Amino acid sequence: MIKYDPISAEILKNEELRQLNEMELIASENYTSIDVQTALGSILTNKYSEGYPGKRYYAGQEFTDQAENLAIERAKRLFNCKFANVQPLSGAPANFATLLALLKPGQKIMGMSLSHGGHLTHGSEPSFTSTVWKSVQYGVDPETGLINYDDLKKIAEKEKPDLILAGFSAHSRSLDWKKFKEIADSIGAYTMADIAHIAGFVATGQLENPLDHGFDVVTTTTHKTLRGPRGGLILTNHEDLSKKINFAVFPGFQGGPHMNNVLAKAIAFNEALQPEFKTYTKQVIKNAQTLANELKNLGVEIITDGTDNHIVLFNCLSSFNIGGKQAQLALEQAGLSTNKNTIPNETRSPFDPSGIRLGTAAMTTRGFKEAEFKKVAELIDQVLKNPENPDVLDNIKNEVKAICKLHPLPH
Ligand code: DSN
Repeated sequence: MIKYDPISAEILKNEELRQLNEMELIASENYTSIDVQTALGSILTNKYSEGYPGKRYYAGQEFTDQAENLAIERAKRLFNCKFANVQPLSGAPANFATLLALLKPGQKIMGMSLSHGGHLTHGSEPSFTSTVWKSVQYGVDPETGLINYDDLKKIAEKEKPDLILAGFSAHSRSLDWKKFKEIADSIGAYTMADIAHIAGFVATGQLENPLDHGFDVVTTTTHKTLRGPRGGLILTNHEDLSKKINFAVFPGFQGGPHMNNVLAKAIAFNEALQPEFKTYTKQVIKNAQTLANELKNLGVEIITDGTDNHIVLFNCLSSFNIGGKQAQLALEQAGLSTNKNTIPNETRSPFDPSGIRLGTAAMTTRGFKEAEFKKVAELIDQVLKNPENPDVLDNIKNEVKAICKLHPLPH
């Protein structure tokens, strides 16, 4: 509780009310436990800890070393790997540091195009990753929305990238790690997987671990389906790469790690190691499949026709004849928090694209099951059929609030 700054206290209270009363359907968000939040809001934020456990540049590291070692050990157990760097401040720094570790400036990376579901840091044009390294991009098949591995191979053989990056921000199907690895091996490229969106599923065995297919490095955020604090994580099984990664994170790219965040990661990893977390991640996928099916039954065009993870991407332009910007706004006015998103073959600007991206991780944390997600599909359909009708939006907002009341935040 904020005691001495009423303006900030008011902001925080209002955000808490927003989170309580709205359905969080943004695919990259989740609700953390009270223990994670306690660590984040703790006095560990006071401490500078440049370096690594046992080799720091400042005094007073007895307990920060314990915190970081705990996070490392738990991360290794969770992802069944030999080395973990828990210091990246978030996903973009984790990706940048990994590229810095593996490549020299001017070498070439090959990642999924942003407009096809990739991430900015996978070599997309506005990102610094395409300034420091040459970048070539692959996309998905225009008809199916899926990666065509024959096309991927052709691009790789022609462009000969030094590193192939597999991963996404807006793609609802599983990637074939084995094929990525075979293609990369055939041209002598490094393999890097960004599992930021699906880390919770990889940790619990719902989806395959790229490291089990010989990927060189895996990066992830810790806050999406993994349900930890905002943060990044880098994993590998190669000792030589782990040394390069550590050097690239600090002193290469970052300064002092945020030790409050490192302890919060340790707590979240432990939560994810519990059997209940596996039950949770299974339910997240079931819920996403229910949501996709229900929307499909209502005539909505679902990209890739379904989902293997927590993401449901749909074409609001073809389904409701409104752009993503207007759709996102109308949904927000009705208490449904989503984000506008480009879809494969996008013809419009990213500020007003054709799609909406949904995710089921957050509301599953609040106890939503298939029945609630059937209702979510109905509500979305009603909103997007009446995006300019304030009475409809108000009624739905009240209904959303009433349902949310039955499903409080974790704490
Ligand atoms: N912003 C994240 C997402 O929404 O997927 C990725 O960085």
